[in-house]
Amino acid sequence: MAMKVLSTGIPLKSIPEKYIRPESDRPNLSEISEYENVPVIDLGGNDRAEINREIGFACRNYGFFQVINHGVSEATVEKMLMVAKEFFNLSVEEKMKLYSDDPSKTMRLSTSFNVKKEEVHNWRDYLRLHCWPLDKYAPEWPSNPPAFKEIASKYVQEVRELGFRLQEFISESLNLEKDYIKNALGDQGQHMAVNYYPPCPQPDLTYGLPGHTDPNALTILLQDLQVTGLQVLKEGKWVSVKPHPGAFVINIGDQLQALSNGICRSVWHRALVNPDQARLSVASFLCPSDCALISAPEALTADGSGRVYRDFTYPEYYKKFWSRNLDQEHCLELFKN
Ligand SMILES: O=C(O)CCC(=O)C(=O)O
Repeated sequence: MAMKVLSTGIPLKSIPEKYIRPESDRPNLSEISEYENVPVIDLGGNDRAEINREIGFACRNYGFFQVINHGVSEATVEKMLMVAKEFFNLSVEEKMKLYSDDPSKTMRLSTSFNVKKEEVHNWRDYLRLHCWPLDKYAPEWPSNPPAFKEIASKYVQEVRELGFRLQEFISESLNLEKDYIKNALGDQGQHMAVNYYPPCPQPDLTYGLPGHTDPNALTILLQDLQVTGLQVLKEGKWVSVKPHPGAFVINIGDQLQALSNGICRSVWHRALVNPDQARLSVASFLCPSDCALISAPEALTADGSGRVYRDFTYPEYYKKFWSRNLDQEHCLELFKN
């Protein structure tokens, strides 16, 4: 039987044809030299105006930042990473019980991005979970490793609180009421992608994930401290995001770019792979409720510029996003006025 996932534990000498990118679309590893730290923002301080200023600057200029003293406990983070590694170290037979290439499934192990649609695959396996409401979705999560549900449930709740705090800071940085974004997005959904990038014998020919923007509102990413791979597009150049001890990487998703009338930026990012080490990341996505209308507030259009994007709902956007390839034009372009 042909293996559907990459995390088989069997090392390969070369990558299969279907993972090889055309020459014009390869990572060009020799060009990537220096790490540039995206802003690291300390959420533990008492000076709220200063935090708002730093977050506002990062949202406008980077679309990405890292946060420390964020309130998610060290133990919760460590346990999440540990149980995620344990999951991907399970036998292929065990993991395949959860395999699906149907993006509409609320719990699945899959590979690449959208295997049924894409022409070239990506060097990634991932466990994709719907997470909120917790009591609805947690029962369907993996029961192996046995501690998975309990550990991931705690992680989901703590990360959700962090997400809401960040939305308050972002609202204030836009001179909106503290609760503006949270209220505008309604009863927010939450998804998680546990990404596993096995060692890759030819990392210069493929991507873990090609350049993409995130379709949701806000992404909270926990990345492996030891193995780098995340890159962000900054002024036309790919820069690596050096993992910062104890930090989460935060990125603005397409919904917040639209809601902020284009002020906050949902920027392109990608994941590279390497020949020696597997890399793990845990991405948590906060998503608007299905009935929330994504429409920039008047306060952000009062300068006469008008609304950059037409009003839409998240289900409408999400359907469009998954019907395309990950690395096509910015999906928001299709919603411009
Ligand atoms: O693994 C990473 O560093 C990036 C993950 C990511 O971009 C995603 O899951 O959408």
